[in-house]
Amino acid sequence: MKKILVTGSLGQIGSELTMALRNQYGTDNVIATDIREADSPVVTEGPFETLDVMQGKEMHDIANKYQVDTVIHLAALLSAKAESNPQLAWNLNMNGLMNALEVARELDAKFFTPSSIGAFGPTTPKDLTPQLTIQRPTTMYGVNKVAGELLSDYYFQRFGVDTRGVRFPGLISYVTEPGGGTTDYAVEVYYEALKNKQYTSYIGQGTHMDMMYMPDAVKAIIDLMEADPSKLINRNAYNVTAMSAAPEHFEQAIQKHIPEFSLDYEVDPVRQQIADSWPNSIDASKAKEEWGFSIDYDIDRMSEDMLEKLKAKLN
Ligand code: AKB
Repeated sequence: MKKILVTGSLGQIGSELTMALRNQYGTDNVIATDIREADSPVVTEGPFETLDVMQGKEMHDIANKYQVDTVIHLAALLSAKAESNPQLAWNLNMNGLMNALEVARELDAKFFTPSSIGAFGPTTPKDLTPQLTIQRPTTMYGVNKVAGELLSDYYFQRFGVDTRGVRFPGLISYVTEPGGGTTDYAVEVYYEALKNKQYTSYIGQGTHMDMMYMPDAVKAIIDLMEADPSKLINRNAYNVTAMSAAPEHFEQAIQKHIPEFSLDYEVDPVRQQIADSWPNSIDASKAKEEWGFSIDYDIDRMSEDMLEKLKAKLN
C-alpha cells in the first residue's frame, strides 16, 4: 500500500484507521474522505476531500487525482439506523460499495471493505459460527453485508480486483462513538460508567455478541491488507473476534475499576431482535491460519485501557 483512499474517514473505524495508516505509510499517502468536514486531525493533519460515496464520478476523480493504489471503503449505515431507513441503507451501502469497487477496478487498486457479524442470521449456527455457513440475515444491514461479500468476490473472480474483507464484531473505541449500531451499548457503558456510575442497557442480560477493541480492529485491517495474496482463500470476508460478551460481562469488568458502578436493563425490542438474530460467538480460525490474525486485548485489558483513555478525554 502506497497511496490509500479512505471513505468514511470520520466514522468510528475511519478516524483511527486513517491516523494509523498515516503513521505507517506517511501522512501524504493517505487521502481521507467523508461526506462532512469536522474539527479532527483526519481533516486538519493530512490530505482530505469531501466525498459523497453515492457520487461515483467524484470518487473516481479524487482517486485519479492522487493516483491511489488502495481503496479502503468504510462509509456505510450501521444496523439499527439501516433498520429505520432500509431504502437509504440499500442506496448508501450498496451503491457506495459498487462505486468504490469500480474505482478499484479502473485504477487497478487493492480493495478493503468491512463486513460484519450482521451478515449472519437466525438460521446460522449460533456458537463458534464457522467461516463458511448459512447466511440468511433478517436485517437490511445484513442483506447489504452478504451482498457486499458476494460482490467483492465477484470483482475478484471476474475482474481480478484484489478484494479483501473481515466480518467485524461490535467495535469499542474511546476516540469516536459509533452511530446507529446494535452493539453501541458496549461503548456507551464506558462513558456512562465514568459520568454517572450507572448505565441502563437496551440489550438484555445474557445476550452474547462478539466484540473487539479498536486497536485490534485497526491492526487486523493493516495485517490483512499486507498479507500474501496467495494465502487468502476466504477473501471476502474473514470472521474475526476478540471476545464474546453480554452486558453483565461489561458490568463485571468495569466494576474492577469502579466498584460502585451498576447496570440495569430497559430492552429496546428493535435492537434486541437484531442482536438475537446474530451469533453468540464466531470462529476466527481461518483468519488466524490464512494471514495470522491475532488480538492484544481481552475484555479486562480493554476495559482498563478504555477507562483510562476515556477519563483523560472527558476531563
Ligand atoms: C452494528 O452494531 O451495526 C455494528 C456491527 C456489528 O456491524 N457494530
